[in-house]
Amino acid sequence: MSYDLDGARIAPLSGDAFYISDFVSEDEEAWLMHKVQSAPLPRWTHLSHRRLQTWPSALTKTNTLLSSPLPSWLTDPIISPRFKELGIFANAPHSTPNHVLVNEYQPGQGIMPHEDGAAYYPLVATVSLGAPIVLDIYEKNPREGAEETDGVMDFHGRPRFRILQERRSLLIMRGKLYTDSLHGIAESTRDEDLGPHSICNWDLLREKAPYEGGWVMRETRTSLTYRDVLKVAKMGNTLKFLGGTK
Ligand SMILES: O=C(O)CCC(=O)C(=O)O
Repeated sequence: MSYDLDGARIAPLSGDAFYISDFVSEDEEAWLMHKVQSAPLPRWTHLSHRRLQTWPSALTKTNTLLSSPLPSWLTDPIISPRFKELGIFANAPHSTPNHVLVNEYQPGQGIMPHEDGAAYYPLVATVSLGAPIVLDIYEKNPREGAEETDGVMDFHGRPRFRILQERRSLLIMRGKLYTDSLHGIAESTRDEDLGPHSICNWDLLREKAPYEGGWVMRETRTSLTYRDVLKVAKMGNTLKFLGGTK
């Protein structure tokens, strides 16, 4: 496969978002889902509205990553060679993602509008597996009707943009879109109001037919979100971070 980042630009998002519908093959998708499902149970963190795995590990309280390689099933072929060929992390401090969150959403589950924050270089690359889902993009500044709790916005307003992520796709969000907006997934059993009028990557979809009726039922959808954590502690310094030595 060869990919063309310029042709993948989501035009309404001003050069800060790219969508590649056929990023992993069906066989690769099945294998990645098998790897996610066969991770040991303690790998999963259960939240009230989704469950997630954190690779290689959760950040410390000071948003530091304890240096450790990602497992090969998350790097090959996604990071190497594909991200490298696309050059998407070329300007990031470590020139490559060093952290992956795996999120799993059952029908009815989602994630409240939030920002990923300053722990990461402002770029996130998301591989979607299993089923399509709509990602909503909101303005960061709270408008009337929005309430803030712990940095997460509870919105009653409408998203400014909606991105339909098909299974096997890659979505890249960076720059101002990363720093100046919030993203979330509605807790819904159907994604509705689909069409060129509301989905900003409509022209880039692999298939439009399943959505032309205007809605799609949710099924279990898994995402792999790749980021570059800015602060990394080498293993030699790990004890210091854990408070073990001076
Ligand atoms: O699953 C997704 O596509 C979004 C995940 C997300 O917002 C996050 O990990 O911060």
